[in-house]
Amino acid sequence: MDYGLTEEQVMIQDMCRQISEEKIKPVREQFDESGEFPREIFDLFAQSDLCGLYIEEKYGGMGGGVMELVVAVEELSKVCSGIALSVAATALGTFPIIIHGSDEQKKKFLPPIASGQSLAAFGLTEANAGSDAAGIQTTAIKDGDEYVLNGTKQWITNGGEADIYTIIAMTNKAKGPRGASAFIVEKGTPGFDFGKKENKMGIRASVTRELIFQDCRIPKENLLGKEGLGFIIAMKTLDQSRPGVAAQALGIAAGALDEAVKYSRERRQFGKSISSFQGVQFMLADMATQVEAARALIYQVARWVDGGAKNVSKMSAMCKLYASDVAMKVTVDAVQIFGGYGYMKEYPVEKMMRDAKITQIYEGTNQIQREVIALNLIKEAAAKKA
Ligand code: COS
Repeated sequence: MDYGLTEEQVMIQDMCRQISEEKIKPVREQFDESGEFPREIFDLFAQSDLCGLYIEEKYGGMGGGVMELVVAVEELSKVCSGIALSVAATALGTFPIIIHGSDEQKKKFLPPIASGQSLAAFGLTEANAGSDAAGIQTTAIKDGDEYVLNGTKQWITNGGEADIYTIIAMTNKAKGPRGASAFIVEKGTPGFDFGKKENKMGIRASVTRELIFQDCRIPKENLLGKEGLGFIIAMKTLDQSRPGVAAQALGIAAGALDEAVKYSRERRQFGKSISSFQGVQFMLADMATQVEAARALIYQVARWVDGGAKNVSKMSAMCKLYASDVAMKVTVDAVQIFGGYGYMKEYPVEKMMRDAKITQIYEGTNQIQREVIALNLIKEAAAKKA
């Protein structure tokens, strides 16, 4: 279907398709197996100008927005969502700077991200604060011209590989969500270390680590916005980044659908290709319908966010919720169509099914997305009545 992509967006799509087919497909299994970070492929993203898609031109980017990011992440995720995540997670770590950074902070931190010289990461989650984002325990205490950070962040995508981290920490615990603040912390700062690398079910080409802060001193200039804005910056960041997770899920689902259609035409049973059986046809039809519906929703939301819409929480949560549920369903069905072969590592749908699961969990579980959607729905209804 023609979604009216701009010439530039089609170029991004073509470039990502080419990199995926020529460079990622031959090595995706190897990275899935080893769990290593694909640095050479990330460097290729950098050379292809894919790291600054959503960063303003004056800070070295391409001047696009969420839509350009979505197009790239979808295309890369069709082949390997773990590798695509290096770009999407960098965007997640960069959005707080884009949203609330001062001109000086943007001038300092955005150009190396845009050029791909630096990766970024976002540090909100902790061992006891996932869905309950306001429950974080990491502290940032002001001491003269510095803040002193103490605490541990958990399951941080790009952890250890990234150079620039946006961290949410409590500057005043007594104030609850209003006592959280957002900071930029650079790799190499004394007192900032990395914990163990996680051994994950899927997206194994993406690195996930703990971030450990022990009396880590950072200049006060690294505070984003004002003290007390941390929770709101985190929520606004997630509003911007959830369409990217949705695009990752969409890419996984679209990739699995392509594989299932191809396989169903090749696989012969009872003297015919299995694509001639209605049982298989109905599955393919449902998979294709869900993929297309997810794409239509995500593109529309991404464009709407880029257009400067005010309260995007509900729609952003909706596209993440819908696309990730579609990714899970479509990949499970793709494995089913492949039958016994689908369960084997020689075929790509097994990996896609493992990769899909995380999209229902990270950047807010789908239960949290439903809560965000429902609360906004109720708020809107109350506002209409008033
Ligand atoms: N944009 C701007 N402000 C927002 C906001 C948003 N999207 N969402 C909430 N806020 C504001 C609220 O308006 C409120 O401000 P006031 O104190 O002025 O009233 C404040 O933030 C607290 O909001 P709320 O009371 O709704 O917070 P809750 O603690 O109830 O949390 C949920 C709400 C559950 C939605 C939130 O904690 C959340 O999104 N959790 C999931 C976090 C997540 O995605 N974790 C995964 C790891 S991050 S990769």
